[in-house]
Amino acid sequence: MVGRQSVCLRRLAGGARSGIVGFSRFLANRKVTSEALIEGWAQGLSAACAGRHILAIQDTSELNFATTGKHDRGLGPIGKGVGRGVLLHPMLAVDAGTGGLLGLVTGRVWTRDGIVATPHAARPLSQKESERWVSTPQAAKAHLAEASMVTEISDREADIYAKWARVPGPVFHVLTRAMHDRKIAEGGGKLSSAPLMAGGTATVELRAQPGRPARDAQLAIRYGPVTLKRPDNTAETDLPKRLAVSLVEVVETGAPEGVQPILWRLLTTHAVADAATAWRIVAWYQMRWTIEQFFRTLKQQGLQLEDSQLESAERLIKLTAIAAKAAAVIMQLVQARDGRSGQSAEIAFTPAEIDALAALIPQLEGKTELQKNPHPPRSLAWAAWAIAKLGGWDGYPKSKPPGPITFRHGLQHFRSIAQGWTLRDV
Ligand SMILES: [Mn+2]
Repeated sequence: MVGRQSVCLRRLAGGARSGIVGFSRFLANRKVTSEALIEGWAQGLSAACAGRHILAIQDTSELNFATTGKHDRGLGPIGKGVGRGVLLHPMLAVDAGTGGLLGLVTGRVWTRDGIVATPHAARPLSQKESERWVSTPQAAKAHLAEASMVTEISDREADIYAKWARVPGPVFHVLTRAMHDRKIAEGGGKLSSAPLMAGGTATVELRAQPGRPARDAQLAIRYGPVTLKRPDNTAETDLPKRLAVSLVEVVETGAPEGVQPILWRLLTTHAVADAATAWRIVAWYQMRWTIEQFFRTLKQQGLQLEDSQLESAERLIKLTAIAAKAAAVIMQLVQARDGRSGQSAEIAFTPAEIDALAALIPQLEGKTELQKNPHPPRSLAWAAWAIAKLGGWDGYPKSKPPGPITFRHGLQHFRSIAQGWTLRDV
């Protein structure tokens, strides 16, 4: 999938009938479960995380697959019930220092059975879909045990009292945007009226999002400790009545006309004692962008997973679990261009492909030192340099770094070369 930038079985098999049959049988095999495939996501991750501060970013994305009234492929509803498809809830491990993607940690892939009739508040958390926001970081702890510190990061949907109560540990922190104007013990009794310290202003670059073009925003920051109160309507009456956390609030001043000004209330278990720490919390939260980029790599900007023609929900779920790993590797390949990741080319290429790269690189290098591949042989950065060159990048360190499209072209080109390489002794 990484090499061919596709999830189409026919393309993955290079048109070979035996390959298509083999892939189909693999996906149909009952012993191949999505749980087992997801277990494989974290292979090698523990060592990559050792001694680092890991941002463990989780989010859900809906994959919309085409269905008709007669033929629903066994898929349940998604979104507001209009389409049908699969839900993917992954957690990514990102190095807090470099922003590098270290890999997928854990998560789940599922389709809905139908509409649940019991009102949301009346059900215990274990019977709600939102349970994933709590169980995913819990399951991640075993994979991230070697990290020096972990910060779980998630958007407003994950602001669940049970998560604040159950997930944090001595070196396991939580950072989530507040969904509601929560009840607190201080000040006016609400997050919006919490007594906070002013921490100055700064210009922060906001990345583009669906419905929001990129812009520089003037943000004012305030921060302070708050004590969350257990919601009155919770079914989880065993949870502590109060929890001490920190609140970091950023407000946009002077937003352009017609633009919704930024107002983020970030809750975290990190102690926030000064303005510099408060800004660091904002910067970590902004790294959530990595998971949005991951979903784009899986969908329209990369693997085109939603175009899959597989017939059954069960197979689409397994395909999604495999494609998620491939999307993570594609992102790692793109990031490896700066050479800081220290990862091996083996995470993206087979030994035969690595041999083909090694044979190819002297031809891609120019005569001057500046035009040589500067990375350690057989590292992911070394491979990324070659793939980017094949995709049309000029290779000069001062040039604009290659982007995902250049890598896609380079991988397509490399695919043909690697196939030729296997024929060299025929
Ligand atoms: Mn979300």
